[in-house]
Amino acid sequence: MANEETLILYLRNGCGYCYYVQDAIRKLGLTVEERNIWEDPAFEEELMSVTGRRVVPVLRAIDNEGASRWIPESRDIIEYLVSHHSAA
Ligand SMILES: N[C@@H](CCC(=O)N[C@@H](CS)C(=O)NCC(=O)O)C(=O)O
Repeated sequence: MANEETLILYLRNGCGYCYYVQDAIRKLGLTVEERNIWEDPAFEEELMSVTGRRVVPVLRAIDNEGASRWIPESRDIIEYLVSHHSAA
């Protein structure tokens, strides 16, 4: 059965690590909502309230009970997407 988590990527403009993750998302064909912390202060606040830092990218995976898992580090994000959301 497909993993039914809702995926949200916190990112900002001009972020190479974010592009790296976005590229992996495209290649995996996943649907991921993007929350640009430079475009919406509410997104920045969401990120800061959990991680305490403005560092992006951070992936938020919300399960079907509404629980959020927050994953920083581009390499860890990609590993997570490949292992939990890859069709292959
Ligand atoms: N090791 C991290 C590095 C992330 C990183 O350095 N992100 C930069 C943007 S590309 C950042 O958010 N810097 C802090 C800031 O801009 O305040 C990763 O691979 O995700």
